[in-house]
Amino acid sequence: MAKASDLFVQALEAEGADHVFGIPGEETLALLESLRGSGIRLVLTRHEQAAGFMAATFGRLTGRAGVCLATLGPGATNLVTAAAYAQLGAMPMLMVTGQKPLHDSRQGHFQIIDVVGMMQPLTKYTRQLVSAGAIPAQVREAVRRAQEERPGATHLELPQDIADRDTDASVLPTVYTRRPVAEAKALDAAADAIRQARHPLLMVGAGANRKTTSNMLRSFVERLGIPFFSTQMGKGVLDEGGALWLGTAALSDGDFVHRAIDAADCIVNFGHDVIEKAPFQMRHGRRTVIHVNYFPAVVDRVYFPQLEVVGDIANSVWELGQRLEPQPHWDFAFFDRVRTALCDNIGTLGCDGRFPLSAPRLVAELERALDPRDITCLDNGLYKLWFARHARCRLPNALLLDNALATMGAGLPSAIAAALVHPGRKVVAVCGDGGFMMNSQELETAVRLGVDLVVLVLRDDAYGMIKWKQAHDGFPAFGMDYGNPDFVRYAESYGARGHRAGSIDEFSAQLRAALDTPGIDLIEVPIDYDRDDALLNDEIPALAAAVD
Ligand SMILES: Cc1ncc(C[n+]2csc(CCOP(=O)(O)OP(=O)(O)O)c2C)c(N)n1
Ligand SMILES: [Mg+2]
Repeated sequence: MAKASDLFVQALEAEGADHVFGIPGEETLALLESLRGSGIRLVLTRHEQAAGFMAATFGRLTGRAGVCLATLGPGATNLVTAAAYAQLGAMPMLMVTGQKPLHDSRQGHFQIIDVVGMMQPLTKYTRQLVSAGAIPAQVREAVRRAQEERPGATHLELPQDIADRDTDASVLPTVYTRRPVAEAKALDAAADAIRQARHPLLMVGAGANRKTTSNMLRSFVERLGIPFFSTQMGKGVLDEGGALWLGTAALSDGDFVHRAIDAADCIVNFGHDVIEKAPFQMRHGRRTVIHVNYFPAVVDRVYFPQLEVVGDIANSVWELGQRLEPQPHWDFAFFDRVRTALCDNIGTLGCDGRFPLSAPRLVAELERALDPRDITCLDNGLYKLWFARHARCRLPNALLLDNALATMGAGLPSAIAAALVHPGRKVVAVCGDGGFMMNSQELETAVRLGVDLVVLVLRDDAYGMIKWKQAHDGFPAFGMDYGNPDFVRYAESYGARGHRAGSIDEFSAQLRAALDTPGIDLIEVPIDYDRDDALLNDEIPALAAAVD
């Protein structure tokens, strides 16, 4: 006989869980006690939302469901944004929440809400455990569903009296199931379309940023020499430092990459997921668009591919590679001119000498200071667009950004999770002053865990991204500006080191020193978005339009 909460933890361990992120409550005390005696590390956070962001990022980086824990009611509601983050972002995550006893509760409705019902639209699977004997199968199912393509969030509710029961059930063995592969006729049709095109172009999306797709795609691209671009969440699957990179679709239109897209007569989308902001707007009859993904295309007014190759992406890439040879009629001359112009533009903007710093210069400074293996985790703000457009990612998941829920507040928690998963790699969190303050309390978690982290807080004393949109849309300035704490002293009050950059050179020196020093360093970086509207809406589209 085993205690149900012990069995629950054993079931998690059998699934390979080694961390649980969360905050306890009365109703989860038995589970907490079972965790104490296990090999799983409990990472206590200061807000459940941050625990959820950490678990989701853990899943994103490892492919194994990250586990987070909260109590009933307010603990569970605090997980909601993280559930949406994991679900939209296709990050495997299992949320575990407590509940009052199912039987003989004497507290009326105190703290009780329908958590399973609340999680319904935000998860792939949500269940209340009503018997101890169901625990092994339910944990297996929740983890399997979280990890299976398309990955996402799952939820189990463990009521207090069920957790306290004894059971003779035992953990189910884990089984490995192969993913289905694409059908030969679909592969033949796709290969024919690519072969016959004059200007084929590849797009790498979020779905290709998982599993073993990166290696397969690399050899496919190297052998065939077809240029590629990526979506924001597809960055790094293919080496963006190479000669075939045509940029990232950070905007939906008007950028250099869109000139290449317009000139292409066949676009192969590896792993495109419509949860990302549209990388380009499909129009009727312009070109063949091929959807290669684990699941069929979710048709949208801006995305309606004519051919679909549905099955394991890595296998589809390999199969397409088997069917194709470089073709003499393939003509990439215009794409080459687009690349040259784009690289010039990125280079020029990266040298901007203004201080407060421009975002393109910030990206350039970080790129100079970091090793390609290092990890940059972004919160959400205007700078994200520039990182997406300018950063040359050399490896998958070296730039963690969220172009799915695009929530503020995930930058610092995701960086803490990245530092736990990859202790040997340097991790930098880049946050706006707005997004940072949404989960800045997790500085304490980071200090307590002893992780090595650099946190850049980009200070414009405003919700800069929305301020830009407001001005662009012709609204009068209103409701965007705020004050900030003294970030240097704020960091110090947590036991971290705080720095304030007063010039580009000073920032550059502070960044390098922080990267070389163990522990937490926060650098306040004044940022200037004043030119961004002109750059993004006039200058870049004009330069892009001029490429011929
Ligand atoms: C949780 C959440 N609330 C609101 C938004 C809408 N929003 C997107 S960016 C942004 C401003 C971000 O401000 P900040 O973090 O300071 O970054 P900045 O653009 O100023 O660099 C807001 C309010 C959001 N994406 N997520
Ligand atoms: Mg700001």
